[in-house]
Parts: sequence; C-alpha cells; structure tokens
Amino acid sequence: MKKRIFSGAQPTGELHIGNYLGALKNWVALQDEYESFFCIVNLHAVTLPQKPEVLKQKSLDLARIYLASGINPEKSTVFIQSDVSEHAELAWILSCVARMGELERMTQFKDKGKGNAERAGVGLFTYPILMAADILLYQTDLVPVGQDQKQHLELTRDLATRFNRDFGETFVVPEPFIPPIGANILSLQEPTKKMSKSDENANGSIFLLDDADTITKKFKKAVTDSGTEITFDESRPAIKNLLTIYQLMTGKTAEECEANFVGKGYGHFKTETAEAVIEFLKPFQQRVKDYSDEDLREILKTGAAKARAIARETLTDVYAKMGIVGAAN
Ligand code: ATP
Ligand code: LTN
Repeated sequence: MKKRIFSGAQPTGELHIGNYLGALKNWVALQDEYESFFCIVNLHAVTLPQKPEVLKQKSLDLARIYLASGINPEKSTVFIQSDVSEHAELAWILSCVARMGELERMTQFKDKGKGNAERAGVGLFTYPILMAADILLYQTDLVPVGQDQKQHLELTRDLATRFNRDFGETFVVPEPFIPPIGANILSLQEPTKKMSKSDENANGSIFLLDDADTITKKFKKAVTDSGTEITFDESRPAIKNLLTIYQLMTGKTAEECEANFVGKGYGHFKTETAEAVIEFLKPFQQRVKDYSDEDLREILKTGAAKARAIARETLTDVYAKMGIVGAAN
C-alpha cells in the first residue's frame, strides 16, 4: 500500500512563485510515490471576507493551476473542500478536542487578525482546526507545505495524538514535508517577510500568471543591499532570496549559481533571474489555457466522490468511538 499525502491551497488572490516552489512543485514530485489528495480549501478562504462570484471562479481557476503545474488527475485526487462536508463535521469534533491556549499560540492568527482578537472572525481563530480535519480525514502520512504551515502541522499532530489517547487508535499522526530549499520565498520588496498573496504591494510577489514585462519590472525593482557579492549568505536575505529563486528555476546547484555570478553586478543578476523565471513560467502559462471549466468540473466531481468515500469512513469511526450515534443508525 502506498503512503498518503494531503495538501491544499486557498482559492484567494493569485498564486505566486512562493506557493509553487514551497508547495505545488513538491506535490507534483511526490504524486507518483504517494497516494495523493490535493484540495482547494474554499471553506478556509471565507475566514476573511470574499466576494461570492470571485470565490466561485477562483476555486475553478485554482484547480486549473494545480493541473498546469503537473498534478495528474489520473494519479491524484483533486477536489474542492466544500464538496466533502465531512471536513466541516470533523472540524467541529476537533474543536472540542483543541484548547483555546494552543490556538492562541498560532502566529498566523496574530498576523491575519492584525493583532486585534476582539475584531477578528472566530473562523480565523479556528482555521487550524479545519486544516487538521482536512489532513486527518484521509489518514495522511505526509503533508507537503511551506515553512509558514509548520506550526499548524504541529497542532494537527497534537490533536491526532490526543484523540488517539482518549478514544483509541483512530488517526495516523502525519509528518510535515517542508522542502530544504524554497520553503520560505521572501517578498521582493520586503525581504524579511514571506512572499504573500495578500500583500498589498504587488511588486513584492511574482505571480504565476504575470507576463514577461511585469516579471522583468518586478525584478528590476527588487530590493537588494549595499553589498556587491552574489552568494547564499544568511545575513543578506534579499540576495539569498533572489539566488534561491534563480537556483530553483534553473535546477542548478548552489555552487553553479554562485559561480555564474562571480564578478557580475546586481543589475545583471536581476535580469538573468527574471529571464529564468520567464522561461520557466512560459510552458506553465500555456498549459493553463488547456482546461475548460467543464473539464475541470468533471475532474473535481470525480475527485470529490473518491475523497468523500475515504472521509466518511474515518468520520464514521470517529463518531462510533465517541458514542455519537443518532436515531437513524
Ligand atoms: P498568503 O500568505 O500568500 O496570502 P497562504 O499561505 O494563505 O497565502 P495558500 O495558497 O493557502 O496561501 O498556500 C499554499 C501553500 O503555499 C502552502 O503550503 C504555503 O505554505 C505555501 N506558501 C505560501 N507562501 C509561501 C512562500 N512565500 N514561500 C514558500 N511557500 C509558501
Ligand atoms: N492553511 C494552508 C492551506 C491548507 C492546507 C490544508 C495545507 C488548508 N488545509 C491541509 C495542507 C494541508 C495554507 O497554506 N494557508
């Protein structure tokens, strides 16, 4: 039996190269070796206000991006979270297992709630519980995500372990898969922060659907430092970040990347990095056009049916273990 992976992204904003390098690229690489589930987490999206029509379209568009990235629907299960209501059901159960204190320690809530707990939505606070439900429903072994999700994975592990202890062996306790390079791509404008879909400054992020001109301009405007050397130096995050992007886009080794820029200036470095990204994105942007909304809906329907069968099995076991039995059964 193959081991399982589960991961997901929110159908909000535009996906950027950070999402691709930190997450999607690894989903594609792992899908042959693992039985894979890739979810479009639209229930997570509404933890912040969304326009209904936009959310609907973005959910399909994200499926398109998954496929164009190389997710093969013949091998992997691709589906929309709200099509499998077991996610919301298990989230309720896990909200009775989780503790306020452990959720209060989640840094994403502090960031996205802008430090104002009084005004923040309760869904934003309980967001990691829904994420735990996503993962645990599928008896997931491995969760490929970027660095920013590490804390949520730890909570997921704690909830699974606690439930297993209190009610008997029920959930597989999942491991995170965080890539050694690319798990935290930084903003081109503020290279102390991660590249983010929700960044107000679009110049900080290279979106997967940006055209060549825009990409060149964004790299030209990228913040650097007052140094001259182009090396992977921890103490110079802006340069290290650009070099990491160059490395992952070209597939060169770290040594080859540094050697390539010896004696070259930042201007040249930025242009060459922009070109590498443009070249890399070209076939991807072509593939995005290959899928019609109808094709996608078919793939997502098939995916939801497969996902639901597994999710129901886990939830039935959870209810039985907890003595949650209605009059109907
Ligand atoms: P954002 O913070 O950009 O608004 P998000 O974290 O809510 O977005 P999702 O689309 O849900 O974004 O994330 C999808 C995946 O991309 C997650 O596994 C996340 O860890 C990863 N990811 C997001 N930003 C980065 C980044 N800057 N570098 C590497 N991986 C990232
Ligand atoms: N919280 C994640 C998205 C997400 C997810 C998941 C990732 C929701 N459920 C389950 C992995 C597994 C984020 O990237 N913001």
